[in-house]
Amino acid sequence: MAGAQAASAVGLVLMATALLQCLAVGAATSHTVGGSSGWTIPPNATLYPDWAASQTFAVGDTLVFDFVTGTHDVMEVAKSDYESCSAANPIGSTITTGPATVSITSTGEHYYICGFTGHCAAGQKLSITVASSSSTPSPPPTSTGSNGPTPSVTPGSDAAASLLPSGVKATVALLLLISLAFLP
Ligand SMILES: *[C@@H]1O[C@H](CO)[C@@H](O)[C@H](O)[C@H]1NC(C)=O
Ligand SMILES: [Cu+2]
Repeated sequence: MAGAQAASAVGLVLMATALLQCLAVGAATSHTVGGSSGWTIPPNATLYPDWAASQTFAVGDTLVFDFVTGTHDVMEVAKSDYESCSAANPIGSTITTGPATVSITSTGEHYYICGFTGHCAAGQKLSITVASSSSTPSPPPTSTGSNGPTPSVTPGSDAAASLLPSGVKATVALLLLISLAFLP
């Protein structure tokens, strides 16, 4: 029946749309700390706070600390050490080679300072807040589940998206789109 064919076509479109949205949501962003200023002693204490406020950070994104090896370093620290500029208790290992790429692996607040004497106190410090994925505007639900089988991958499902490498997702989405072209 034409109805059944139309229904399956709609189902395929929904699945393809969901997969493409997962691709978009899953795209990691690379944030160059301080923008063109890079990771340095800032001309003023608001450079890094202003820069951080201009960014939206997500798990899976990366921070790029752009500095010349030997002139600065990067260490993640606790909030209290960020505030007091104490380099005594870094979280993990101190990164001494620049430019340095740091992956964001968890939500919440993260604090970074330069451990060179006086640099943090002069403003070379960064605090970021990484929101949970729910902060990403998600499309309204397309189905309540009462009208037939629903795609197993739902829009905005990061858990499902993270199960597959993006290359696989792209291939699946492409195959779905191609199959649409051959529907009567
Ligand atoms: C701080 O320095 C940055 C980089 O030079 C500049 O873009 C920004 O306008 C400055 N902010 C203030 C408040 O002076
Ligand atoms: Cu420094």
